[in-house]
Amino acid sequence: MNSFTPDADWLHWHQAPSKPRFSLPDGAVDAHCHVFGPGQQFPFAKTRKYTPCDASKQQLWQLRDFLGISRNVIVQATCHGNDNSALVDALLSANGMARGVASVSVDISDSELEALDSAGVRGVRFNFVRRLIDALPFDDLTRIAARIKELGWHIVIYFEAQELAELYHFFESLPTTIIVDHMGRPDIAKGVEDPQFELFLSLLRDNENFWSKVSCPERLSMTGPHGYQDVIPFAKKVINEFPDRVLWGTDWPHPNMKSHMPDDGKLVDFIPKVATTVELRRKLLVENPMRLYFSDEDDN
Ligand code: 0GY
Repeated sequence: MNSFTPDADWLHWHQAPSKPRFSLPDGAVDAHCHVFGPGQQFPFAKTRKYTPCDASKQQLWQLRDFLGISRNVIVQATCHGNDNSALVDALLSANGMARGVASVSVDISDSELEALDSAGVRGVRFNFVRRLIDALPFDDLTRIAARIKELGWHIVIYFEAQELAELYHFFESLPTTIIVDHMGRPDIAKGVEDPQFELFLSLLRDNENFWSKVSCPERLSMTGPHGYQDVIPFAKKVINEFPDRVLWGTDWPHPNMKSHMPDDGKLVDFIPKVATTVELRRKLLVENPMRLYFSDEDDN
Protein backbone atom coordinates (compact mmCIF):
# COMPACT_ATOMS: atom_id res chain seq x y z
CA MET A 1 0.00 0.00 0.00
CA ASN A 2 1.39 3.40 -0.95
CA SER A 3 1.17 6.09 1.64
CA PHE A 4 2.24 9.65 0.95
CA THR A 5 2.75 12.53 3.34
CA PRO A 6 2.19 15.95 1.78
CA ASP A 7 5.08 18.41 1.90
CA ALA A 8 5.35 20.12 5.28
CA ASP A 9 4.35 23.50 3.83
CA TRP A 10 1.60 22.09 1.61
CA LEU A 11 -1.65 24.06 1.77
CA HIS A 12 -4.79 21.96 1.59
CA TRP A 13 -7.46 23.08 -0.89
CA HIS A 14 -10.32 25.13 0.58
CA GLN A 15 -12.69 22.96 2.62
CA ALA A 16 -15.65 25.34 2.60
CA PRO A 17 -15.63 27.65 -0.42
CA SER A 18 -18.28 30.35 -0.57
CA LYS A 19 -21.21 30.17 -2.94
CA PRO A 20 -20.32 32.50 -5.83
CA ARG A 21 -22.38 35.68 -6.14
CA PHE A 22 -21.82 35.57 -9.89
CA SER A 23 -23.95 32.95 -11.68
CA LEU A 24 -21.95 31.13 -14.30
CA PRO A 25 -23.68 30.84 -17.69
CA ASP A 26 -25.25 27.50 -18.56
CA GLY A 27 -22.65 25.08 -19.85
CA ALA A 28 -19.61 26.78 -18.27
CA VAL A 29 -16.34 24.86 -18.54
CA ASP A 30 -13.56 24.79 -15.94
CA ALA A 31 -10.72 24.45 -18.46
CA HIS A 32 -7.87 24.08 -15.96
CA CYS A 33 -8.06 21.80 -12.94
CA HIS A 34 -6.24 18.75 -11.65
CA VAL A 35 -6.76 15.52 -9.74
CA PHE A 36 -4.16 14.29 -7.26
CA GLY A 37 -4.27 10.57 -6.57
CA PRO A 38 -5.66 9.47 -4.24
CA GLY A 39 -2.07 8.46 -3.65
CA GLN A 40 -2.98 4.98 -2.40
CA GLN A 41 -4.76 4.19 -5.65
CA PHE A 42 -2.70 6.31 -8.07
CA PRO A 43 0.79 6.72 -6.57
CA PHE A 44 2.63 9.98 -7.15
CA ALA A 45 5.63 9.77 -9.48
CA LYS A 46 9.11 9.02 -8.15
CA THR A 47 10.37 11.98 -10.20
CA ARG A 48 7.90 14.46 -8.63
CA LYS A 49 9.17 17.73 -7.20
CA TYR A 50 6.36 18.06 -4.65
CA THR A 51 4.02 15.76 -2.76
CA PRO A 52 0.48 17.11 -2.53
CA CYS A 53 -2.53 16.13 -0.47
CA ASP A 54 -5.08 13.98 -2.26
CA ALA A 55 -7.66 15.69 -4.44
CA SER A 56 -9.90 13.04 -5.94
CA LYS A 57 -12.20 13.05 -8.95
CA GLN A 58 -15.25 12.86 -6.63
CA GLN A 59 -14.06 15.97 -4.80
CA LEU A 60 -13.56 17.72 -8.13
CA TRP A 61 -17.11 16.81 -9.24
CA GLN A 62 -18.44 18.13 -5.91
CA LEU A 63 -16.74 21.47 -6.47
CA ARG A 64 -17.98 21.55 -10.08
CA ASP A 65 -21.59 21.09 -8.95
CA PHE A 66 -21.26 23.53 -6.06
CA LEU A 67 -19.88 26.31 -8.26
CA GLY A 68 -22.35 25.74 -11.12
CA ILE A 69 -19.78 24.45 -13.61
CA SER A 70 -20.90 21.95 -16.28
CA ARG A 71 -17.70 20.48 -17.64
CA ASN A 72 -14.03 20.11 -16.72
CA VAL A 73 -10.72 19.97 -18.51
CA ILE A 74 -8.32 18.09 -16.26
CA VAL A 75 -4.65 18.84 -16.77
CA GLN A 76 -2.13 16.18 -15.79
CA ALA A 77 -0.18 17.52 -12.82
CA THR A 78 3.59 17.10 -12.65
CA CYS A 79 3.35 15.14 -9.37
CA HIS A 80 1.99 12.25 -11.47
CA GLY A 81 4.78 12.46 -14.07
CA ASN A 82 3.86 10.73 -17.32
CA ASP A 83 1.56 8.24 -15.60
CA ASN A 84 -1.82 9.52 -16.68
CA SER A 85 -3.84 6.81 -14.83
CA ALA A 86 -5.55 9.13 -12.33
CA LEU A 87 -6.44 11.52 -15.14
CA VAL A 88 -7.82 8.72 -17.34
CA ASP A 89 -9.77 7.24 -14.44
CA ALA A 90 -11.40 10.63 -13.83
CA LEU A 91 -12.21 11.11 -17.52
CA LEU A 92 -13.77 7.67 -17.82
CA SER A 93 -16.06 8.31 -14.87
CA ALA A 94 -17.19 11.76 -16.05
CA ASN A 95 -20.00 10.64 -18.39
CA GLY A 96 -18.44 12.58 -21.25
CA MET A 97 -18.39 15.81 -19.22
CA ALA A 98 -14.60 16.03 -18.91
CA ARG A 99 -11.65 16.16 -21.26
CA GLY A 100 -7.96 15.86 -20.44
CA VAL A 101 -4.50 17.20 -21.16
CA ALA A 102 -1.83 14.53 -20.64
CA SER A 103 1.93 14.42 -20.12
CA VAL A 104 3.71 11.96 -22.37
CA SER A 105 7.25 10.88 -23.16
CA VAL A 106 8.68 10.70 -26.64
CA ASP A 107 8.58 6.90 -26.65
CA ILE A 108 4.86 6.58 -25.96
CA SER A 109 3.35 4.02 -28.34
CA ASP A 110 0.63 4.75 -30.88
CA SER A 111 -1.76 2.45 -29.04
CA GLU A 112 -1.15 4.28 -25.76
CA LEU A 113 -1.87 7.59 -27.47
CA GLU A 114 -5.04 6.13 -28.97
CA ALA A 115 -6.16 4.89 -25.54
CA LEU A 116 -5.67 8.38 -24.12
CA ASP A 117 -7.64 9.82 -27.01
CA SER A 118 -10.52 7.38 -26.42
CA ALA A 119 -10.60 8.35 -22.76
CA GLY A 120 -11.04 12.02 -23.71
CA VAL A 121 -7.52 13.41 -23.81
CA ARG A 122 -7.29 16.24 -26.34
CA GLY A 123 -3.86 17.71 -25.67
CA VAL A 124 -0.41 17.39 -24.12
CA ARG A 125 1.29 19.80 -21.77
CA PHE A 126 4.84 21.04 -22.32
CA ASN A 127 6.02 22.40 -18.99
CA PHE A 128 9.08 24.68 -18.68
CA VAL A 129 8.67 25.74 -15.04
CA ARG A 130 11.91 24.57 -13.47
CA ARG A 131 10.62 24.18 -9.92
CA LEU A 132 8.08 21.65 -11.31
CA ILE A 133 9.90 19.58 -13.88
CA ASP A 134 13.07 19.02 -15.90
CA ALA A 135 11.80 20.05 -19.33
CA LEU A 136 12.32 17.66 -22.25
CA PRO A 137 14.77 18.63 -25.01
CA PHE A 138 13.24 20.60 -27.91
CA ASP A 139 13.86 17.66 -30.27
CA ASP A 140 11.70 15.35 -28.16
CA LEU A 141 8.98 17.97 -27.84
CA THR A 142 9.02 18.51 -31.61
CA ARG A 143 8.58 14.79 -32.18
CA ILE A 144 5.73 14.56 -29.67
CA ALA A 145 4.09 17.60 -31.29
CA ALA A 146 4.16 15.99 -34.75
CA ARG A 147 2.55 12.82 -33.42
CA ILE A 148 -0.23 14.42 -31.40
CA LYS A 149 -1.05 16.74 -34.31
CA GLU A 150 -2.18 13.62 -36.18
CA LEU A 151 -4.79 13.04 -33.47
CA GLY A 152 -6.07 16.61 -33.77
CA TRP A 153 -4.79 17.43 -30.28
CA HIS A 154 -3.30 20.72 -29.11
CA ILE A 155 -0.39 21.68 -26.83
CA VAL A 156 -0.62 23.48 -23.50
CA ILE A 157 2.55 25.37 -22.56
CA TYR A 158 3.50 26.46 -19.06
CA PHE A 159 6.38 28.87 -18.50
CA GLU A 160 7.18 31.97 -16.48
CA ALA A 161 7.42 35.41 -18.12
CA GLN A 162 11.19 35.69 -17.84
CA GLU A 163 11.63 32.48 -19.87
CA LEU A 164 9.53 33.55 -22.85
CA ALA A 165 12.19 35.38 -24.90
CA GLU A 166 14.33 32.24 -24.97
CA LEU A 167 11.42 29.93 -25.82
CA TYR A 168 9.60 32.23 -28.27
CA HIS A 169 10.93 30.81 -31.55
CA PHE A 170 10.53 27.24 -30.42
CA PHE A 171 6.91 27.95 -29.51
CA GLU A 172 6.29 29.52 -32.92
CA SER A 173 7.65 26.38 -34.57
CA LEU A 174 4.99 24.15 -32.98
CA PRO A 175 2.40 22.90 -35.48
CA THR A 176 -0.85 22.82 -33.48
CA THR A 177 -3.12 25.13 -31.53
CA ILE A 178 -1.13 26.25 -28.47
CA ILE A 179 -2.68 27.21 -25.14
CA VAL A 180 -0.58 29.36 -22.79
CA ASP A 181 -1.20 28.69 -19.11
CA HIS A 182 -2.02 31.59 -16.80
CA MET A 183 -1.27 34.43 -19.27
CA GLY A 184 2.37 33.37 -19.40
CA ARG A 185 2.69 34.11 -15.67
CA PRO A 186 3.38 37.86 -15.90
CA ASP A 187 5.22 39.66 -13.11
CA ILE A 188 2.26 41.68 -11.88
CA ALA A 189 4.51 44.07 -9.94
CA LYS A 190 5.93 45.31 -13.25
CA GLY A 191 2.54 46.50 -14.53
CA VAL A 192 0.62 45.82 -17.67
CA GLU A 193 3.00 47.81 -19.91
CA ASP A 194 5.97 45.65 -18.96
CA PRO A 195 7.98 44.46 -22.03
CA GLN A 196 7.80 40.85 -20.86
CA PHE A 197 4.00 40.98 -20.87
CA GLU A 198 4.11 42.80 -24.23
CA LEU A 199 6.16 39.92 -25.60
CA PHE A 200 3.48 37.48 -24.49
CA LEU A 201 0.82 39.65 -26.17
CA SER A 202 2.94 39.70 -29.36
CA LEU A 203 3.00 35.92 -29.35
CA LEU A 204 -0.80 35.94 -29.51
CA ARG A 205 -0.98 38.88 -31.93
CA ASP A 206 1.46 37.35 -34.40
CA ASN A 207 0.22 33.77 -34.19
CA GLU A 208 -3.48 33.07 -34.48
CA ASN A 209 -3.00 29.49 -33.29
CA PHE A 210 -2.05 30.77 -29.79
CA TRP A 211 -4.65 30.99 -27.02
CA SER A 212 -4.35 31.94 -23.35
CA LYS A 213 -5.87 30.83 -20.09
CA VAL A 214 -6.75 33.84 -17.97
CA SER A 215 -6.61 31.69 -14.86
CA CYS A 216 -4.78 31.94 -11.54
CA PRO A 217 -5.19 35.47 -10.18
CA GLU A 218 -4.38 33.86 -6.82
CA ARG A 219 -0.96 32.78 -8.09
CA LEU A 220 -0.11 36.05 -9.78
CA SER A 221 -1.48 38.65 -7.38
CA MET A 222 0.74 40.67 -5.06
CA THR A 223 -2.20 42.38 -3.36
CA GLY A 224 -3.85 39.10 -2.45
CA PRO A 225 -7.26 37.54 -2.06
CA HIS A 226 -9.36 40.65 -1.43
CA GLY A 227 -10.38 40.80 -5.08
CA TYR A 228 -7.00 40.12 -6.71
CA GLN A 229 -7.26 43.72 -7.93
CA ASP A 230 -3.78 43.96 -9.40
CA VAL A 231 -4.41 41.07 -11.82
CA ILE A 232 -7.56 42.64 -13.29
CA PRO A 233 -5.84 44.89 -15.91
CA PHE A 234 -3.80 41.96 -17.21
CA ALA A 235 -6.72 39.56 -17.61
CA LYS A 236 -8.98 42.28 -19.01
CA LYS A 237 -6.44 43.19 -21.64
CA VAL A 238 -6.06 39.59 -22.81
CA ILE A 239 -9.81 38.93 -22.88
CA ASN A 240 -10.63 42.18 -24.70
CA GLU A 241 -7.96 41.70 -27.33
CA PHE A 242 -8.38 37.96 -27.92
CA PRO A 243 -12.00 37.18 -26.97
CA ASP A 244 -12.15 34.07 -29.17
CA ARG A 245 -8.89 32.59 -27.86
CA VAL A 246 -9.24 32.69 -24.07
CA LEU A 247 -10.14 30.03 -21.52
CA TRP A 248 -10.85 30.16 -17.79
CA GLY A 249 -10.18 27.57 -15.09
CA THR A 250 -10.23 27.23 -11.33
CA ASP A 251 -6.80 25.56 -11.09
CA TRP A 252 -8.27 23.49 -8.23
CA PRO A 253 -6.70 22.05 -6.05
CA HIS A 254 -4.21 24.92 -6.46
CA PRO A 255 -0.86 23.14 -6.24
CA ASN A 256 2.06 24.86 -4.56
CA MET A 257 0.16 27.88 -3.28
CA LYS A 258 2.20 29.32 -0.42
CA SER A 259 0.69 32.73 0.38
CA HIS A 260 -2.90 31.57 0.91
CA MET A 261 -5.42 29.04 -0.36
CA PRO A 262 -8.06 30.68 -2.56
CA ASP A 263 -11.77 30.42 -1.91
CA ASP A 264 -12.99 28.88 -5.19
CA GLY A 265 -16.27 30.79 -4.98
CA LYS A 266 -14.30 34.05 -4.99
CA LEU A 267 -12.38 32.90 -8.05
CA VAL A 268 -15.73 32.61 -9.86
CA ASP A 269 -16.63 36.10 -8.63
CA PHE A 270 -13.42 37.38 -10.23
CA ILE A 271 -14.72 36.49 -13.71
CA PRO A 272 -17.13 39.43 -14.31
CA LYS A 273 -14.39 41.86 -13.26
CA VAL A 274 -12.25 40.77 -16.20
CA ALA A 275 -14.82 39.55 -18.73
CA THR A 276 -17.05 42.56 -18.52
CA THR A 277 -19.93 41.74 -20.90
CA VAL A 278 -22.30 38.82 -21.25
CA GLU A 279 -20.87 38.17 -24.71
CA LEU A 280 -17.25 38.05 -23.48
CA ARG A 281 -18.22 35.70 -20.67
CA ARG A 282 -20.12 33.39 -23.03
CA LYS A 283 -17.02 33.10 -25.22
CA LEU A 284 -14.61 32.64 -22.30
CA LEU A 285 -16.65 30.15 -20.34
CA VAL A 286 -18.67 28.26 -22.92
CA GLU A 287 -18.03 28.84 -26.63
CA ASN A 288 -14.23 28.75 -26.68
CA PRO A 289 -13.72 25.68 -24.45
CA MET A 290 -16.58 23.86 -26.16
CA ARG A 291 -14.99 24.50 -29.56
CA LEU A 292 -11.59 23.32 -28.41
CA TYR A 293 -12.50 20.35 -26.24
CA PHE A 294 -16.04 19.17 -26.86
CA SER A 295 -16.75 19.77 -30.55
CA ASP A 296 -16.67 16.00 -31.14
CA GLU A 297 -19.29 15.45 -28.42
CA ASP A 298 -21.90 14.24 -30.89
CA ASP A 299 -19.55 11.48 -32.10
CA ASN A 300 -19.20 9.88 -28.65
C1 0GY B 1 -0.84 24.81 -12.12
C2 0GY B 1 0.37 25.34 -11.51
C3 0GY B 1 1.35 24.66 -10.87
C4 0GY B 1 1.55 23.24 -10.84
C5 0GY B 1 1.31 22.40 -11.84
O1 0GY B 1 1.44 20.36 -12.91
C6 0GY B 1 1.73 20.99 -11.90
O2 0GY B 1 2.36 20.51 -10.97
O3 0GY B 1 0.69 22.77 -12.92
C7 0GY B 1 2.35 25.47 -10.16
O4 0GY B 1 2.93 24.98 -9.19
O5 0GY B 1 2.55 26.64 -10.55
O6 0GY B 1 -1.17 25.17 -13.23
O7 0GY B 1 -1.48 24.01 -11.49
